[in-house]
Amino acid sequence: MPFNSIYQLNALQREHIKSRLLADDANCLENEKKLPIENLMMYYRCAIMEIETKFCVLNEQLSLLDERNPIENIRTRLKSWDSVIKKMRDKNLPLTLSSLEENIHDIAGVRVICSFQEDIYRLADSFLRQDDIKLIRRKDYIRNPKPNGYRSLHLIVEVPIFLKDETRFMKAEVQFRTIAMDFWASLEHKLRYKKDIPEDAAELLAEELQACSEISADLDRRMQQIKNKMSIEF
Ligand code: 0O2
Repeated sequence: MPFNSIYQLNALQREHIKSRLLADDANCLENEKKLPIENLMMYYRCAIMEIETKFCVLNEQLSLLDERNPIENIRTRLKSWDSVIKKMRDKNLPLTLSSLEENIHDIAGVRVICSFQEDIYRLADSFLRQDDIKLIRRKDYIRNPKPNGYRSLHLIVEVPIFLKDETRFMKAEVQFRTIAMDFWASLEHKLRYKKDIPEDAAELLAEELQACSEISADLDRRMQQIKNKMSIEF
């Protein structure tokens, strides 16, 4: 999952903001809940590992039951510093670690790519049924696509990570897409972050992408129908 920042901070600005976040931490040393950035990022990496393992386990079991893998691949990413800071500034959030942990939910990101739409809902349901997963927010851009044509199922969840002396609950974003949805989103992402396309050309490309999103949704539907027919009739 590449992470392109449209808002590049120079090294000096980055260091300044980082030191402010660390300063917040230093000010609150007596508050043991506050953590240095490196620790916090390590916790998010652990959350990613926990979630990835859960999907690997589900994939193992479902592939035995169905004789096919419901998951094509899993991609993970930790949000870059530039993107975290840009998001906090866009949302007018105080640049503190506690505000970061509370308000930025997609620092840990897991993207699950499936062959069929049906697999997405099946996996999401199994995942959410697990005792240690708490759903914070669900955005279904498959049933309600974005106006630009973006489709994907997003879950913001809280997952426990088991550390040496404590258990911590970390937020993470899980995105589910079919191969077709992912193909579309990758190209649209490139267009969104490409700076040197003239406005009128970008508009035309966005329209073309919107049309492709309909075709892609239709492809997903038809592939699902073929698969269903195959499993019922043969
Ligand atoms: P990146 O580089 O993928 O991380 P919120 O987190 O709720 O404050 P938002 O935008 O309401 O912000 O959340 P939403 O709608 O759940 O989208 C978050 C992520 O979904 C984005 O993260 C993208 O990964 C993906 N996404 C959402 N809309 C689009 C879209 O129109 N096109 C594409 N290609 N991806 C989309 P980031 O941080 O924008 O980017």
